[in-house]
Amino acid sequence: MTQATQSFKDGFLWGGAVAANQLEGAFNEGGKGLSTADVSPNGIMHPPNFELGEHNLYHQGIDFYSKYKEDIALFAEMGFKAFRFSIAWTRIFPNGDEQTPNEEGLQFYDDVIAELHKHDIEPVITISHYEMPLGLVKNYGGWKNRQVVDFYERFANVLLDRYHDKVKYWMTFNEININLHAPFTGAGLYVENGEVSEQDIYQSIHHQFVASAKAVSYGHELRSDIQIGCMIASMITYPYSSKPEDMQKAMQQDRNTLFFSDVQARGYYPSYVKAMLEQKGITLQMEQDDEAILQAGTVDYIGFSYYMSFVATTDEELLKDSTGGNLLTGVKNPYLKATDWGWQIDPIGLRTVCNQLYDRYQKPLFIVENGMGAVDKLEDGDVVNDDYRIDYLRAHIEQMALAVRDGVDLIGYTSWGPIDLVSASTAELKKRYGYIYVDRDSEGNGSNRRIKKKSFDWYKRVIASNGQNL
Ligand code: BGP
Repeated sequence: MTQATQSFKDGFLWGGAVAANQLEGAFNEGGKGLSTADVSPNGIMHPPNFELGEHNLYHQGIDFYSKYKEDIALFAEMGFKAFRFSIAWTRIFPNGDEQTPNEEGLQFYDDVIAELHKHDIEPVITISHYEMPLGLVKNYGGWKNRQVVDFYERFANVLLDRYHDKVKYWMTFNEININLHAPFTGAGLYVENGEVSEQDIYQSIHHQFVASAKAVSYGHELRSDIQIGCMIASMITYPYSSKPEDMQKAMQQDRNTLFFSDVQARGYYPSYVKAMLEQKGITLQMEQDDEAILQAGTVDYIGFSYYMSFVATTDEELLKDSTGGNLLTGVKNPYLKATDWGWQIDPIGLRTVCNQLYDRYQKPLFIVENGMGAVDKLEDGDVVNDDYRIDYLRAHIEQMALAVRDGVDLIGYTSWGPIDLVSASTAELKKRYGYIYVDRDSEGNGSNRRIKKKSFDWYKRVIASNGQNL
């Protein structure tokens, strides 16, 4: 155990983060419609089948739908101050285009929120996390269709109307920049046997920006102290060498991420994006009020996930040897170790990202995902010795403390998957992040029992000491 030198502020939001389709299960209960995740047997980063296949782990998740009370009690035992979760759009609007919401779906989230409050845990809602109603993909073509902005608006407004006085912290879209890398996941863009066009990708992104800004503005109308953030997957890129060309490439690569927070935090398209779109021959269809909508609906804080850093090089030989994991590939950083899935572990990169984002926007930061996916071994006597996870998290929290000392305004930390859940990129239950082990395998076999890992008590101490006892 080490002592961090710097305290986090009072009320710091320690906790964990999950997404509906990765843990709820009950995919066809309570009036729920089919979502893109329900037909993505290979993981939600991959194009789906359009029909319901037989086995898909997202159908079962870890059955949070019926076990949420037990799970939330465990989070409370760890001392969680906040719990980030997403709303399954298809529980509320089964096909996406209905006029009225499904009351039974809302009731489930009423219950989850009430349970969190019972334990003094602040609910943090992601309105849309890597899924959408399959109906909006099949019948409207996903987010490239402007009408989807209206459907999202209806969905978001129902949630904001119902929960604004119960929930202070919100995010509009999970990892919105991943649209560039996995357009099906975020934007519902899918072309059978073909590439999705860049025109459609950027048009879909524009529609999400407009939809997000509308939700922010509506939230502000309802509650003056509401906090609605963007959520980007931070992907800091280092130049492989001090060669100016490498630096230039790293900067360009980072702009693929910063583009998103720039628009959502500043309220307009930066000149480098306008130039890039022009060079690509892409013309965005904008409605007359869009610029004003973006300007009015800037976010209150910058939410982001952080798992790893990336490296850019112009060296052709090095490029051949690229790795970087199952989510995105990149060049190997010779100074870093990687997880079993090739995600390069870089705690100092988190301090750098915090400084970079705070310098750029001067808005509070909220680290809403971080963690280490690993294969855990359940030993006799219900023991899981996940020291590697503790080491990973400790090293990252130490760097967060240094970022705070640098002057960064950091409001919270919700590590990813506090309870084991289905992986987004692999659709398995092999890659685990939790403090709580779930006895279920990738085929869906197992007792589904919840078992505390070694990291459970460790995180409890971290929270109880407000990040001092690491
Ligand atoms: C983020 C997603 C999450 C989550 C996490 C870990 O990109 O927002 O949904 O799954 O990554 O990824 P994986 O599950 O692939 O290990």
